[in-house]
Amino acid sequence: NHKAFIFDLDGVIVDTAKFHFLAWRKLANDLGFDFTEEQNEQLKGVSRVESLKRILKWGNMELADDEFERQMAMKNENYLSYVDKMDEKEILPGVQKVLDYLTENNVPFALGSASKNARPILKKIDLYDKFDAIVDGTDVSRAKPDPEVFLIAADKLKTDPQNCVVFEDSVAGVQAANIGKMTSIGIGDKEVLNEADHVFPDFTEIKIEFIENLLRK
Ligand code: B16
Ligand code: MG
Repeated sequence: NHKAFIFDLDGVIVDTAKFHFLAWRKLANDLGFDFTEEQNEQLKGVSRVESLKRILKWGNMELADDEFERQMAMKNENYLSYVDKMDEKEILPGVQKVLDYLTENNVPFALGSASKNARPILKKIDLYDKFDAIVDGTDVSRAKPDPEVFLIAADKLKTDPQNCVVFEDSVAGVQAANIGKMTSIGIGDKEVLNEADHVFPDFTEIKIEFIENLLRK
């Protein structure tokens, strides 16, 4: 039984939230209402279906099932047009240093994301082969705060949940890690992520000594 690390994707490794925002806003605008950046905050870590449900509620709109599906597909196509332009430069500052440290010290790490686009994004930023396991929106049936995504990751990393450290930018993701009995590290605002065991504004603030201490625990 060994220590292992699990990384969320959007908001932790890359800032794809800005692309989700542009694509959701276009959908809202096309349907005749607006959609703010504050509202977008509430979609972090939330699945595609649930995101559209929330957006429609904000716009006081209802869609028939087939139209709901069609809008969701158009949003994703639009989102992927931004993803298509991504490269390694999109990896958030400080992330590579931590991944390199884990690799050099043979500490296994996985991706644990709600996104169904996680694999193509990892390929774009050239990290696909670096992870020991990838668990994403195509592998799970229950959304965060359900710990399913992280529990599958722990299983694939062949260790107990209690030995896993999770990096998350969303409240739902931090809750999922906590429910799964993992160590939760929030990336973002400490007021918002107050349920996390530790919070850092971003990866540049995480020192290697902090990672070493987690490994010793
Ligand atoms: P997709 P994460 C999440 O990724 C995003 O935070 C959330 O905004 C998005 O709706 C969700 O993935 C689904 O993404 O439409 O690409 O399947 O933060 O869990 O890596
Ligand atoms: Mg996230």
